Amino acid sequence: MSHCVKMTALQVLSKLCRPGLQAYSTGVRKFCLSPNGASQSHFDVLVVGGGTGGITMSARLKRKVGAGNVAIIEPSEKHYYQPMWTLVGAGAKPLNKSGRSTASVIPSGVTWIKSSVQEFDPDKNLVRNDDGTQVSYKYLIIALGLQLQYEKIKGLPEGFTDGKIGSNYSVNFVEKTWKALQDFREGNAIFTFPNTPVKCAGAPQKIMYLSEHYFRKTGKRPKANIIYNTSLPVIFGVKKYADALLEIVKTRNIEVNYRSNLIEVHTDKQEAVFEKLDHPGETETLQYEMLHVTPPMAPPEVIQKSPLADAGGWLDVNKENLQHCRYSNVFGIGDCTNLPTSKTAAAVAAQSAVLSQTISLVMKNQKPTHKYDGYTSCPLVTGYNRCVLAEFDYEAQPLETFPFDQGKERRSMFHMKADLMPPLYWYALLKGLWGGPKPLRTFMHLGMK
Ligand code: FAD
Ligand code: UQ1
Repeated sequence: MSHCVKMTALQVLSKLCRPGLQAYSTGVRKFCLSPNGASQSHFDVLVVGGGTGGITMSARLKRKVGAGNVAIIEPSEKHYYQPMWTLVGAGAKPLNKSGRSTASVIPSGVTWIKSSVQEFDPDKNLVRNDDGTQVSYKYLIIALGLQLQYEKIKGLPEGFTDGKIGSNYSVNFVEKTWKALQDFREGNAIFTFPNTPVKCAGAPQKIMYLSEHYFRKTGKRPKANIIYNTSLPVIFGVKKYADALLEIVKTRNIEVNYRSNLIEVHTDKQEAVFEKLDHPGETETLQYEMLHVTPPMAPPEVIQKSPLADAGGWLDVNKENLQHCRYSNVFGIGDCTNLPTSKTAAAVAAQSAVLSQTISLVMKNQKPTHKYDGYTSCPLVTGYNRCVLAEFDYEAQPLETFPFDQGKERRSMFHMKADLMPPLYWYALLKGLWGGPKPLRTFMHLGMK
């Protein structure tokens, strides 16, 4: 053991290690051995999950508490800009443009712990990882995203080898969408929306509009029967944009079936089986030439089984300030939370500005004052050169940035989605410099009602 620790290191360790913990390394400043022998480290701020919310918050918190005091636990070597997958599935962007190494997006001065959190112990202020290590914290930010559950559909994920099934929701299957689209000859092109909460609730139909446009461009449209089978009773949750989308499906001759949920695929017969949610026990089987699957989604297992979850398994946070409802030094952001808004990167951006303020005040023993209004945005791509930019709040009321009617399809909004959003993501959001378009909205609407 480390009897020969230098004085400076010893001082640091005695400050960092809680009673009962022993130092085991002279070289690694913050590592200790817990009474049960597990290696343990401590950080003022611990972020779990190095996706959109985790990287964003670690950049903001590093500026607040200084280099060396923030760590991120993230198992993946790659960080993806998932919104690009809509365009990857349609062949409009290459997959490799959507990803960068995790190492390159972790802010300098933030420690990357390359593990998976296996257990939260908020009463002891620590987490346990799958490699047996433990990390204790003063403040914890949870940004674990959500889990995709392809396996809940009988015949998947093995059915993805079929060549006619794709899914923009997974890095493993998004290129299969483009392959199925190119190989399409004639028949049904079916697009699904599951019977669970999802991230980017517009994405299941964006790829449908892109496919319809692709069929028109390639002369296949007369042979394509385009079908949207959704578990929801509406095409979109905000009336203004739902009305616009209903007009679009009508003019493009797209069939929409509500309360219809994909439960099974038979790749040998190219059949998809849907349960009729309003008629229990009833199913409908459709033949497909192309099938785009949006999988069921759920909160991460590790949150579900923790004392941090709400009854539905999502991270239980205050909807205004993002502080955990029972543990005041725990906070949440993004898809893993129970914030009653649509789960998007745009929402993460707006949440990050509020959460930053909340944590600053909590660190000074003050009450959080800033309020998240539920802002979220979904660029509803409706073709290779058009987009309806939906933006709305907790009340499902439009909260639009630009001083024109965003309910209309626009080329400018397509370029914003395809060309402006990626740099905004990599160079502003992930650096903790973009807190959503609220200031821009205020400026754009100056002098207007
Ligand atoms: P994520 O970015 O998913 O990050 C979660 C992280 O947690 C991951 O890195 C994961 O590896 C890590 N993790 C998981 N389990 C553990 C564990 N046990 N321990 C440690 N780490 C763990 N949003 C928009 O704003 N606009 C769009 O146009 C848009 N389009 C989209 C299109 C598609 C096809 C998809 C899939 C998403 C789209 N989104 C869009 C949604 C957006 O990408 C997500 O809402 C956003 O990335 C959520 O960020 P997050 O940090 O909550 O989760
Ligand atoms: C946004 O802030 C954001 O996060 C960076 C997205 O994710 C990629 C979006 O898709 C959108 C639309 C926004 C909102 C930004 C503006 C300028 C309206």
